[in-house]
Amino acid sequence: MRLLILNGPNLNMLGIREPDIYGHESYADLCRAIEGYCRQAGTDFEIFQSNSEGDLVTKIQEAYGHFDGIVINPAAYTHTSVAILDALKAVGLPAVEVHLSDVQSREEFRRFSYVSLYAEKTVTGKGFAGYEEAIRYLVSGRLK
Ligand code: CA2
Repeated sequence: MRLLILNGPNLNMLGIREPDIYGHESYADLCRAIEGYCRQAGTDFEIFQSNSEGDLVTKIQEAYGHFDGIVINPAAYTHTSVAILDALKAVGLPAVEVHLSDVQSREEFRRFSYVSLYAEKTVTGKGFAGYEEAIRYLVSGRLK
Protein backbone atom coordinates (compact mmCIF):
# COMPACT_ATOMS: atom_id res chain seq x y z
CA MET A 1 0.00 0.00 0.00
CA ARG A 2 1.11 3.51 -0.81
CA LEU A 3 -0.34 6.70 0.66
CA LEU A 4 0.01 10.25 -0.60
CA ILE A 5 0.16 12.82 2.21
CA LEU A 6 -0.67 16.31 0.95
CA ASN A 7 -0.16 19.55 2.86
CA GLY A 8 -1.38 22.91 1.64
CA PRO A 9 -0.26 26.53 1.88
CA ASN A 10 1.68 27.90 4.85
CA LEU A 11 1.99 24.56 6.61
CA ASN A 12 5.71 24.84 5.79
CA MET A 13 5.70 27.78 8.26
CA LEU A 14 4.54 25.70 11.24
CA GLY A 15 6.16 26.60 14.55
CA ILE A 16 7.14 30.08 13.39
CA ARG A 17 3.98 31.93 14.48
CA GLU A 18 0.60 31.25 16.13
CA PRO A 19 1.96 28.47 18.39
CA ASP A 20 -1.22 28.77 20.47
CA ILE A 21 -3.16 27.41 17.49
CA TYR A 22 -0.65 25.20 15.65
CA GLY A 23 1.90 24.33 18.34
CA HIS A 24 5.65 24.90 18.55
CA GLU A 25 6.80 22.13 16.26
CA SER A 26 8.07 22.82 12.74
CA TYR A 27 7.03 21.42 9.35
CA ALA A 28 10.13 19.20 9.43
CA ASP A 29 8.87 17.84 12.79
CA LEU A 30 5.48 17.13 11.19
CA CYS A 31 7.12 15.26 8.31
CA ARG A 32 9.17 13.19 10.77
CA ALA A 33 6.00 12.36 12.71
CA ILE A 34 4.15 11.34 9.51
CA GLU A 35 7.10 9.16 8.50
CA GLY A 36 6.90 7.39 11.87
CA TYR A 37 3.12 6.89 11.61
CA CYS A 38 3.47 5.39 8.12
CA ARG A 39 6.32 3.10 9.18
CA GLN A 40 4.28 1.90 12.18
CA ALA A 41 1.26 1.29 9.98
CA GLY A 42 3.45 -0.55 7.47
CA THR A 43 2.65 1.59 4.46
CA ASP A 44 4.76 3.26 1.82
CA PHE A 45 4.16 6.97 1.48
CA GLU A 46 5.10 10.25 -0.14
CA ILE A 47 4.70 13.64 1.53
CA PHE A 48 4.10 16.69 -0.67
CA GLN A 49 3.61 20.28 0.43
CA SER A 50 2.77 23.20 -1.82
CA ASN A 51 1.61 26.77 -1.48
CA SER A 52 0.09 26.54 -4.96
CA GLU A 53 -3.45 25.29 -5.61
CA GLY A 54 -2.50 24.16 -9.14
CA ASP A 55 0.44 22.10 -7.90
CA LEU A 56 -1.81 20.36 -5.38
CA VAL A 57 -4.39 19.63 -8.12
CA THR A 58 -1.65 18.23 -10.39
CA LYS A 59 -0.26 16.04 -7.59
CA ILE A 60 -3.75 14.64 -6.89
CA GLN A 61 -4.21 13.88 -10.61
CA GLU A 62 -0.81 12.15 -10.75
CA ALA A 63 -1.79 9.97 -7.77
CA TYR A 64 -4.18 8.06 -10.02
CA GLY A 65 -2.78 4.57 -10.54
CA HIS A 66 0.18 5.21 -8.22
CA PHE A 67 -1.35 5.57 -4.75
CA ASP A 68 -4.05 3.71 -2.79
CA GLY A 69 -5.26 6.61 -0.67
CA ILE A 70 -4.76 10.28 0.13
CA VAL A 71 -4.39 12.10 3.44
CA ILE A 72 -4.88 15.81 2.82
CA ASN A 73 -4.60 18.95 4.90
CA PRO A 74 -5.59 21.49 2.25
CA ALA A 75 -4.94 24.36 4.73
CA ALA A 76 -6.62 27.59 3.53
CA TYR A 77 -7.70 25.90 0.25
CA THR A 78 -10.02 23.79 2.38
CA HIS A 79 -12.42 26.70 2.49
CA THR A 80 -12.09 27.93 -1.10
CA SER A 81 -11.03 25.27 -3.55
CA VAL A 82 -13.56 23.64 -5.86
CA ALA A 83 -10.52 22.66 -7.99
CA ILE A 84 -9.07 20.44 -5.23
CA LEU A 85 -12.51 18.93 -4.58
CA ASP A 86 -12.92 18.17 -8.30
CA ALA A 87 -9.42 16.64 -8.53
CA LEU A 88 -10.22 14.31 -5.61
CA LYS A 89 -13.49 13.32 -7.29
CA ALA A 90 -11.69 12.80 -10.61
CA VAL A 91 -9.15 10.30 -9.24
CA GLY A 92 -11.68 8.59 -6.95
CA LEU A 93 -9.11 7.49 -4.36
CA PRO A 94 -10.18 7.14 -0.70
CA ALA A 95 -9.25 10.36 1.08
CA VAL A 96 -9.12 11.57 4.67
CA GLU A 97 -9.04 15.29 5.50
CA VAL A 98 -6.91 16.43 8.43
CA HIS A 99 -6.72 19.77 10.24
CA LEU A 100 -4.31 20.45 13.07
CA SER A 101 -6.66 22.94 14.70
CA ASP A 102 -10.33 22.64 15.57
CA VAL A 103 -11.65 24.55 12.56
CA GLN A 104 -15.23 24.40 13.85
CA SER A 105 -14.37 26.50 16.90
CA ARG A 106 -12.47 29.22 15.01
CA GLU A 107 -13.62 31.93 12.58
CA GLU A 108 -16.90 31.38 10.74
CA PHE A 109 -15.11 31.14 7.34
CA ARG A 110 -13.15 28.08 8.51
CA ARG A 111 -16.31 26.07 9.23
CA PHE A 112 -17.04 25.15 5.63
CA SER A 113 -14.82 22.68 3.78
CA TYR A 114 -15.13 21.81 0.08
CA VAL A 115 -12.86 18.79 0.66
CA SER A 116 -15.27 17.44 3.30
CA LEU A 117 -17.81 16.98 0.50
CA TYR A 118 -15.55 14.19 -0.82
CA ALA A 119 -13.46 12.95 2.12
CA GLU A 120 -14.56 9.73 3.81
CA LYS A 121 -13.45 11.09 7.15
CA THR A 122 -12.31 14.41 8.61
CA VAL A 123 -10.05 14.69 11.67
CA THR A 124 -9.78 18.11 13.32
CA GLY A 125 -8.18 19.59 16.40
CA LYS A 126 -5.86 16.69 17.23
CA GLY A 127 -2.59 18.24 16.08
CA PHE A 128 -0.04 15.88 14.51
CA ALA A 129 -1.97 12.88 15.91
CA GLY A 130 -4.74 13.67 13.40
CA TYR A 131 -2.43 12.43 10.63
CA GLU A 132 -1.86 9.19 12.55
CA GLU A 133 -5.63 8.64 12.84
CA ALA A 134 -6.04 9.30 9.11
CA ILE A 135 -3.19 6.96 8.14
CA ARG A 136 -4.46 4.18 10.42
CA TYR A 137 -7.97 4.58 9.02
CA LEU A 138 -6.78 4.16 5.45
CA VAL A 139 -4.37 1.32 6.21
CA SER A 140 -6.38 -0.82 8.61
CA GLY A 141 -9.94 0.40 8.33
CA ARG A 142 -10.91 1.46 4.84
CA LEU A 143 -8.19 -0.43 2.95
CA LYS A 144 -6.59 -3.79 3.51
O1 CA2 B 1 -5.86 23.54 11.22
C1 CA2 B 1 -5.35 23.30 10.12
O2 CA2 B 1 -4.61 22.34 9.90
C2 CA2 B 1 -5.60 24.27 8.95
O3 CA2 B 1 -5.76 23.51 7.76
C3 CA2 B 1 -4.36 25.15 8.89
C4 CA2 B 1 -4.45 26.28 7.87
C5 CA2 B 1 -5.77 27.05 8.01
O4 CA2 B 1 -5.90 27.98 6.94
C6 CA2 B 1 -6.99 26.13 8.03
O5 CA2 B 1 -8.15 26.91 8.22
C7 CA2 B 1 -6.86 25.10 9.13
C8 CA2 B 1 -3.24 27.21 8.03
C9 CA2 B 1 -1.91 26.53 7.75
C10 CA2 B 1 -0.74 27.05 8.53
O6 CA2 B 1 -0.81 28.44 8.81
C11 CA2 B 1 0.16 29.03 9.61
C12 CA2 B 1 -0.13 30.29 10.11
C13 CA2 B 1 0.79 30.92 10.91
C14 CA2 B 1 1.99 30.32 11.20
C15 CA2 B 1 2.29 29.08 10.70
C16 CA2 B 1 1.37 28.43 9.90
